[in-house]
Amino acid sequence: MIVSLVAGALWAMLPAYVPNNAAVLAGGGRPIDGGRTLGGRRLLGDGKTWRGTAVGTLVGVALAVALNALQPTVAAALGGDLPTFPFRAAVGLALGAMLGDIGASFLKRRLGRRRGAAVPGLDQLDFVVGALALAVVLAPGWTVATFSLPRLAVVVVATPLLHLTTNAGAYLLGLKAEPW
Ligand code: CTP
Ligand code: MG
Ligand code: K
Repeated sequence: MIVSLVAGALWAMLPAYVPNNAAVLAGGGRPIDGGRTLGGRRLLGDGKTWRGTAVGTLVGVALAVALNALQPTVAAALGGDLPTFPFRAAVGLALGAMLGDIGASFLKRRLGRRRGAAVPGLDQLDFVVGALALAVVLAPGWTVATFSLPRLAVVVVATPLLHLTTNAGAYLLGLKAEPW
């Protein structure tokens, strides 16, 4: 019961979890803001690049397609119900996660925080808010049916823990400049 609830919630969010990590690996090149500033501060900063955003989105969508293929097998093994991802839902989760992270960088720069500065809470949930918001816009029926209140509660509690763990791992592996 609890296992299938947690599994369903995390499975549904996987296409939103992976883009940020893929962006860390793929990042570099031209920043989205092209170096532009607003009130003397960078619009977004060097940590938000075209390449990281594009690769992150593509990896998230590709993962959703792979999960769709695996769904019958994994759902049978777990004895629970796991969602599949219509294309519009996959794009909503993956691109929305990237946009949520970009939106948070915009806010951080307005608050005077430099690239890489930690803003607890915002750093761990920005991409969740972005992913769910764009999923609701692009695939409203799917999003409402998939993210039941119990699943949403699991997502809000488990995501920060997962995010902190994967980022600390990426930091220890030398892939990321800060452990958050
Ligand atoms: N990254 C990227 N494009 C994105 C998101 C992330 O290229 N849209 C890459 C960058 O190399 C970035 C790294 O992933 O430095 C880590 O991402 P994140 O922690 O979100 O960025 P920060 O460098 O911490 O910058 P910010 O303070 O703006 O969040
Ligand atoms: Mg960061
Ligand atoms: K971030």
